[in-house]
Parts: sequence; structure tokens; C-alpha cells
Amino acid sequence: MSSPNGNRWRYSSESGLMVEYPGDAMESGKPGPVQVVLVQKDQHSFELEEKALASILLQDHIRELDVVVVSVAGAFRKGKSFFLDFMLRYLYFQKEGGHSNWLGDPEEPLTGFSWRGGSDPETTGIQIWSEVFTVEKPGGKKVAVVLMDTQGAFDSQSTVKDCATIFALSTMTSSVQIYNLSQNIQEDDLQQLQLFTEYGRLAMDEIFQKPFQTLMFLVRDWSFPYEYNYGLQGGMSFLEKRLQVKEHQHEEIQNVRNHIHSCFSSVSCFLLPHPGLQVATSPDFDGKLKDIASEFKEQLQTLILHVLNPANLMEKEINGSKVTCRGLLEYFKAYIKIYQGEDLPHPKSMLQATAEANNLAAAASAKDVYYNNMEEVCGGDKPYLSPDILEEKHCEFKQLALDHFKKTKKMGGKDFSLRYQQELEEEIKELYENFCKHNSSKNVFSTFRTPAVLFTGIVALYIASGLTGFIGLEVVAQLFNCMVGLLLIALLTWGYIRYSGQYRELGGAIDSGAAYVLEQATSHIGNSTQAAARDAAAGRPPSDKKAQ
Ligand SMILES: Nc1nc2c(ncn2[C@@H]2O[C@H](COP(=O)(O)OP(=O)(O)OP(=O)(O)O)[C@@H](O)[C@H]2O)c(=O)[nH]1
Ligand SMILES: [Mg+2]
Repeated sequence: MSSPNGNRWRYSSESGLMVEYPGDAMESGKPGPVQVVLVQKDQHSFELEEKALASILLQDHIRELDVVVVSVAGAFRKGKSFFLDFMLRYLYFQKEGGHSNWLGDPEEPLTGFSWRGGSDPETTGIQIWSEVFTVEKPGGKKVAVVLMDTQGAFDSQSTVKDCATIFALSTMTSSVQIYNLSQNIQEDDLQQLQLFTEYGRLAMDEIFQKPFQTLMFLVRDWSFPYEYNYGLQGGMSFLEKRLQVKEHQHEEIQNVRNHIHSCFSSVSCFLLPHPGLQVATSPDFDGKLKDIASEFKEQLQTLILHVLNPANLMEKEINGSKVTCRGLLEYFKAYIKIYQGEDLPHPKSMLQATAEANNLAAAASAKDVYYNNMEEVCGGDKPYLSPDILEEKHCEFKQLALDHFKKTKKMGGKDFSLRYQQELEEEIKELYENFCKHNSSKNVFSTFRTPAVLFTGIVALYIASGLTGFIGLEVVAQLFNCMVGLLLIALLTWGYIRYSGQYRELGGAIDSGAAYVLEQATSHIGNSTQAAARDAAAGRPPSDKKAQ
């Protein structure tokens, strides 16, 4: 529930009323849920409430203790916060030194992390309980236990990336990840888990063989106790069947299972019965035990005793070493930064990802059509082709490729595929430019253009020097001789560069010089030929031109 000013509300254990937070739990000194990852749902952005997190994790009595983080994640409106509140009840009962009946008074409303009935999402971002519990493990080692509540996935305002980020952050920072599911473990639940954990794995620097620790599938409203009993034992047999990898299974189904096994060092499952219609449907239900089905309460006790059993509490490990509360703060900061950056790929909806893959595949195969056809015409071992014919072929094969792209069945609609078609056209244009360059390099005349120009220059200048020397213009003749010498050096240098492959810039400069001279000469000759043709057409002798 949100107040009009954007602040959030929760039940107060003192008054039984809803009170505003964040900040209140920390400021008032009373324990409460504290927002540590804030989500701007409209902007799809995440922020770490560093101060709030630091004030919890840096408390003197726990900051150096190894931390156990129990987090609950899964789809929205499935009783995650409700379940966490019972864990809180157990931890407080333990803290106060109680021995039996920790479930409490049948008339006491359930308080703690904010929970409620209704169809709209409640928890946003990531919250942790402001009080960190210290628990002694069987060997006498004290650990700090942090409870974490997360925003429900798949609400109508969050993108796949938003859901993946929350889930990944909670998996990366927790040592016990409870994956809260309703009624069954469906294949899509496993696929989402695979996507989200992969998104988490991507953000981790060093990947150890199993990057995450305990994963517990918590199946709510289990309705088939006649097949698999409620509880851990039934859950484990059910899970074993669900996660079985068989040889004849499709690769896709095998991959999901292998991925889950490869990500978590321990995977378990608990089957929880339906809590009764009061819990599920009554708008007035406030969590009183008397309104909850006794079968549910019984299994809930077993579940919480199992999860929070000191012997089962796994300290958070990252990169193979245990993390203290103080260390966890640093990891939170590092991880959120990665998700705030733009380096990671964006996880997408199944349709969008499939549509992109379809279009990319269709574009790649259309490009192949163009490339293979062009190779047939002007490929590596094919002789030089006139540029006009090359262009004609290019147009023909480009059309062929575009037709191929258009007729390939693709998901995502016309507008979506238009983007890929434009990219394809761009790529074909680039390929064509390369084919043109390759083709012109096969032109023998273009290969020998530079030496031919240089040689012609040498002969012409040599004759000019002979003629000018003959008529007594010695100085001019010497000048021509010098130029002959220079061109000769250029010719020899060019030959050496072509032979050795060194000083290619100098070779390029000689080539462009020769090309420039040739261009000037041909355009001059071309102009005079055109003028002569015009004159001939007008019935005038070419010599009349000067007279005009
Ligand atoms: N059917 C059913 N309903 C439950 C169960 N546990 C709690 N509920 C009800 O589910 C509703 C939602 O409970 P919350 O704890 O707020 O659910 P949540 O998953 O935290 O929801 P978000 O914060 O929106 O993601 C409440 O009306 C609870 O009474 C359960 O095991 N089965
Ligand atoms: Mg919730």
C-alpha cells in the first residue's frame, strides 16, 4: 500500500495499525522493514538506500559476524511477506528464550513485513528487517541472520529486466533463496529461474563452479498430498521427479535442469498446504492464527524450524569465502552498480527475444543468398567484370535476398522486421562496395596503370629533352632530364614497394599521383574529343574553334 506522498506503510506491532515508513523503523528505534533497494517503477530504475543498509549491517554487535541471509522471492501476491512474518515471529520467540508454541496467540494479528490481501502488488524493491538476529550454530559459532523480502515478480508495471534484477540481486546477496511458487513447479517457473539466475551470474566477476548456495522451492497451496506428502520429504521426491534429466528429453528441457543444478550448491523443496479460505479470500483477515487452517500451521512450523534450524543456516559465501555483515554492504554496493550500468544485456520477454532471433536468422540467411550469388559472378577466382554488369547483378541479387527475407516466417510483426530489413540492406550495400573493390583490383590495366603512366612520362620527357637540346635550349633540356631521373626513381621505388610490401603509404602516394595525372590527361582528351564531335555535328572544321 502506498500513501499519496509516495511513502509506504506497514503494520505496527505496537498499535496494530498501519504506520508510515521508510525511515520510521530506524528513526523510532523500533524494529521494522527497511527499504534497501528502492525501485522507481515508472523509470525502471534501482537505487541502493546505502545509509539505511549501512545502519543495519554496521551495528557494532553484528558487523564482524558472518552473515546468513534468508530471502523470499517469486511472483507477486503469493504470500511471501506473510510467510516471512512467521519467520520473524519464530526468531523473536527464540531471542526471548521461549521453548514451545512459538506460533503465538490465536487472536494476535500478523505483523512485520507489510502484507495484505487484494490483487495489486504490495512489496516493492528489496526490504530487510531492521533487526539482525544472532544465532549460535551447533559448534558454538555465532552468525547474524538477516531476513529479506522482495518485490513480487511479473506485476503489470515491471519489465522482464526489472523482475530479473530484483530476483538476481536477492539471489546474489542471500545464502538461502526461497523461491515461492503457487500450487506446482511449472516449466515456465524453471525457465524464469534459469533466466534470472543467469542474469545474476553474468554480473558476478569470478564464477565459481556453483555461484549460489541454497535454493528452496516453496510450493504453496499444494493440492496433491495423495501423490507427494506435504513437507520436506514429499517435496524432495516431487522435486527429484521434476528436475530429473533424462536422455530422451529435449535439449531445452535438459538445459534448464542442468543450469539449476549448476548454479546452486543445494536445492530442496517444501510442499505447503492451502492455508484455508479465510486467508486466501477474506478481506478482513488480519493474520490471526485462529483463521488459518491447522494443517497449514502444522506444516508452517515444520518448514520454519527446518529453514531456521541453526544447523541448516548457511553463512553467505562469495567467491568461496564467508561474508560478514560489513562485507555484505560492500557487495550490495558493487552489485547494484553493475545493474545500474549499461554493460549487461537486457533480458527480454520470451516473444521479444524469439522475434529478434527469428529476424536475425532470416537476415543472416538472406545475406547468404546475396553473397553466394555474387561470389558465383565475381568471387575470388572469377575474372574481371565490367562495373555496369556488376551493378546489374548486384540489383538482381539484392532483390532476391530481400524477397528471401520477406518470405521467411518471422515473429514480431511487420514494423518490427522492417528494422532488420533496413539493417540487411545496409549490410548488402557494404558487401557490394567490397565486391566492387575486389573486382576492380582484378583489372590488369588498373594494376599496371602507375608504371604505364610513369613510363609514358619518362619517354615523353626524354623526347622533349632530346628536342630541346637539339634546338639549343640546353637549360630546358637539363630540366627535362632531371624530371626523367625523378620519374625513374619513382618507378623503381614503386616496383620495390609492390615487391616487398613495405612503405605502403609512399606506394599509395605514387599511385594517387599517377591516377591524378591520368585523370587530368583523359579529361583533357575527352573534352577535346567532345568539342571536335560538337564541331563536326555543327558542320565546322575543328580549326574554326579558335576563330570564334
Ligand atoms: N492461497 C494462499 N494465500 C496466501 C498464502 N499465504 C498468504 N496468502 C494470502 O496471500 C495474500 C498476499 O500475501 P502477501 O504476503 O502480501 O503476498 P506477497 O507475495 O508478499 O505479495 P507482493 O508483496 O505483492 O509480491 C494475502 O491475502 C494472504 O492472506 C498461501 O499459502 N496460500
Ligand atoms: Mg510482499
